[in-house]
Amino acid sequence: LTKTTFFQPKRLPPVSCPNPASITVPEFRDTFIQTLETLYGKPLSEASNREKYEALAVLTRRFISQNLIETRKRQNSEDTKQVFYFSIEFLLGRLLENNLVSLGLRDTCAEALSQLGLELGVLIDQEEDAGLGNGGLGRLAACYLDSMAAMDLPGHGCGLRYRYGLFEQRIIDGNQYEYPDNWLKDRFYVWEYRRPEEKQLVCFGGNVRIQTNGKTRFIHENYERILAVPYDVPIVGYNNATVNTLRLWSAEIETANHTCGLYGSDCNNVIDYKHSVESLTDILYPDDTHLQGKMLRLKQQYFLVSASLQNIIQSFRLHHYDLSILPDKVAIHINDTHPALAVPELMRILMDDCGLGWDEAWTLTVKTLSYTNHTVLPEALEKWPVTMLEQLLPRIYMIIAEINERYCRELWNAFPGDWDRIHSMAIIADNQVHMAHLAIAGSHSVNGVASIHTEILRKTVMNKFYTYTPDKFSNVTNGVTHRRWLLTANPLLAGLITDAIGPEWIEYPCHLTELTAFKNDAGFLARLSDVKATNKLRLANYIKAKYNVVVDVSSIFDSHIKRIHAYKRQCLNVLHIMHLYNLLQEDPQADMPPRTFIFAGKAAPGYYKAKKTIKLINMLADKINNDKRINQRIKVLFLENYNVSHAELIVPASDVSEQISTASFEASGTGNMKFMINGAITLGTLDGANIEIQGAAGPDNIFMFGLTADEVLNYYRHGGYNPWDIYHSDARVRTILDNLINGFFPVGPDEFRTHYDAFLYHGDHYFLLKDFAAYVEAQRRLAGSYRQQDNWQKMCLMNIAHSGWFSSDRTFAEYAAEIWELDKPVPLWGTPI
Ligand code: B1N
Repeated sequence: LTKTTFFQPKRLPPVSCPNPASITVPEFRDTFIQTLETLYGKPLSEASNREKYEALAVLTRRFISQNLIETRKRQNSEDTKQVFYFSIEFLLGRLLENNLVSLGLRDTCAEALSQLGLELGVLIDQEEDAGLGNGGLGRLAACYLDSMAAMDLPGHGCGLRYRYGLFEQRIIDGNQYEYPDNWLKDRFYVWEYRRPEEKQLVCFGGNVRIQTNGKTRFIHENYERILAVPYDVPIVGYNNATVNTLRLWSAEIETANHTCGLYGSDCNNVIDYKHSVESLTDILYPDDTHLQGKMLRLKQQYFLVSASLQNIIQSFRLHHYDLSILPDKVAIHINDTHPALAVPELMRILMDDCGLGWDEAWTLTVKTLSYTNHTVLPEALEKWPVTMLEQLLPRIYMIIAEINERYCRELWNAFPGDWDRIHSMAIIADNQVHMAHLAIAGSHSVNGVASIHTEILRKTVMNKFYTYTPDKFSNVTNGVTHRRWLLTANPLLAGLITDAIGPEWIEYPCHLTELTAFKNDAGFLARLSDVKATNKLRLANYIKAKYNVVVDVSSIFDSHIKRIHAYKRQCLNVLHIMHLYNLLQEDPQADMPPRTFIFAGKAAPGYYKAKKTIKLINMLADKINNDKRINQRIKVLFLENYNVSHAELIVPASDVSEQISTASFEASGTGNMKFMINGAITLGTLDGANIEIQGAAGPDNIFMFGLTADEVLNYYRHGGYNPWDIYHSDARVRTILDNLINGFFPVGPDEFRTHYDAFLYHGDHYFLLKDFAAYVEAQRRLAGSYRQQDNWQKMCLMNIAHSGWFSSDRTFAEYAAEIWELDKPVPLWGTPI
């Protein structure tokens, strides 16, 4: 593996605009007070922290609004190609601090508030997280929006305005309980502009009448009409005048008149009906990489796609007569298959609304759409029953059926007589519509999210499609925005970096490589270590305040934070901790550095085993943290209600980043990148983007272990392996597994039976036992290495220095140049090999 090679990107000069940074501290302070008084009619002394937060956010929004207006005007008049990123999830988190940083106002604001005796951090904490996503896929979408705005490219998000985001997790007696995430709380969300004048009408149900006199026409009638009202969230570019938008659609009923007409004068009917319509955008489905075949979910998908596409085509036609240039002006990206109904919906609009013929509509659709696959887990691959689609979307179903007909005919011509192949590639097969097949057929580009993931798509999951249209397939490895995850979340580290190499890295993160010059600079490494120590203290204070647990800030902070899922192997981490505990039981003086194991993450509410894993971690935490003999050596914590804001607290404070999925399962991972840019050392498997992280950081600066993806896939081809062999041959494993059911934990013998059985009776599907020895060994090497602090800090530095390539600016530039073909030139950054 060689080092990352970078192309030095050149950015065009930013457009001039009124510069918010020119506001002085006294002006900011006074305007803040005026804003607060205007909003609440009370003096600062009587205002609550929440009110102060809202006043500050409204003031910040004032700087944004002007740029939003200007950006819209400019993008329309320049008439350059625009990107619309369709995603069922956008996991934004909080916006105040990020917006202040982008506007160059964070320091001014902090100073102004402190003159008033207020702390910026306290007000920032008043903001609710916009948790409109489950995990990596939704957060990735949010990172891309940030990069598009920072690079001054015309790119907008299209999503849904869920009234309730991902559920709030509370842990009671070690168990997860779910509470509604009422993030809007019926008060006004500062970061959105409601735009009722741009509403769209989305039609469900009904029937299609075919009119054949003259030109054949398909008339959709007797449908239910639901209004889509857009709310625009401004996406503020860093240190430029660009403000793009994330357009979130909300379901509403048509005017009361219309409804009364339908429902007579009975008001209750109208109210019931209103609630049933609005329920369409009530909740985000809380399942990560697991399909819930619910009608309401399908309705949400169509609602998103139909409202967005109608809106895009209408705006396009305001400026252009000739539809044939649509792909020159518009790129529409579908984030996984959830918005794949964009394929038939764009066809419908182009044919039924705009009057194009099939062939022309198809050419334009394919040229306009591109698709990213985010998982190879079979349980996540979307398939919808034909009957459901026919009933809910009769016209759309007709179009899908026609696409299928034509696609299969094409395949027949390419592979005459190969029925098996055609059946396995068909869009409709076995009375189900295969959304991935629809997305592949209807897009000009299909990509995976990390090098190994794309290879797996090419070789296995999508092999037949790859063989048929190899040029459609490419890889674009994920990235994360270094502005939120380093500049905003870790100001101390950001400051240290800027002191060392200047501020260019903020605009061009590949400049971080200049940090390698400091790898033997003891003074710099000491400061790096101090920054980590301060961040650890901040997290330790939070843990003390919230959980009343005292953690040792000189211990290794080892974090495993992500959704709870069998393939992410939180249980492998648990097995290792149990092993350490048993070692310390035998020999309380055993030589090992103190460790704090931090877990956080939500389990899908219906995922029994994941919920039991949470219980297991909490039971282990109870046992260890209360065992006076060893609790100075190991602590275990499960931090409740993991979300973006918690990640922003935990990541900068972590020494070790656990990325231990079963090889081949984690498409990319993005948490791994967030840790890397904050100087945590990855302890990982050869899976997803870990492989590229290893390539960039260098094999000496990362701890990798375990089976390779090829080995894992090979075991599956040969029916797995026999876990009993390991149970019998490795006494450590035997003890730990027995502990799950023998009263080691103060629970009934069946509490963790599912886990026990999964290991021994169901073939250890995720290879935890198979990887156990290698994991223990990697943990041992890591602990030894932590003791040599000089070298450890150097490793941290090398990770930070080579993390620039994992900025979503790089990812986005690749999409812009190679998939969306945007007009504005974007520099490519090379690849870490
Ligand atoms: O997408 C991330 C990747 O970094 C992760 O490896 C991958 O697991 C994640 C259905 C998903 N894949 N699929 C989903 C989310 C919600 C849902 O309803 C599937 N999430 C991923 C970004 O590429």
